Amino acid sequence: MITLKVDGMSCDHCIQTITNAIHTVDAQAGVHIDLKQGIVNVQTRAAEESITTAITDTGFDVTDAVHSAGT
Ligand SMILES: [Cu+2]
Repeated sequence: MITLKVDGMSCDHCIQTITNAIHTVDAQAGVHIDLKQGIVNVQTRAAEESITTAITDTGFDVTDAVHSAGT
């Protein structure tokens, strides 16, 4: 599981944009986004850099990452 702090998310469209971007890296990824907290949780085997790059390429800023073992 990858947990990222993402700046600039404000609505369902942002959620959709980020979810789609993550799915271009890993179509099987489980994505959960907490809009109020600015948190993106990704259940994936893909590398964190790949996910982060996919998100930043859409124009959002990834400000922090929380690592957890066992993905
Ligand atoms: Cu939006």
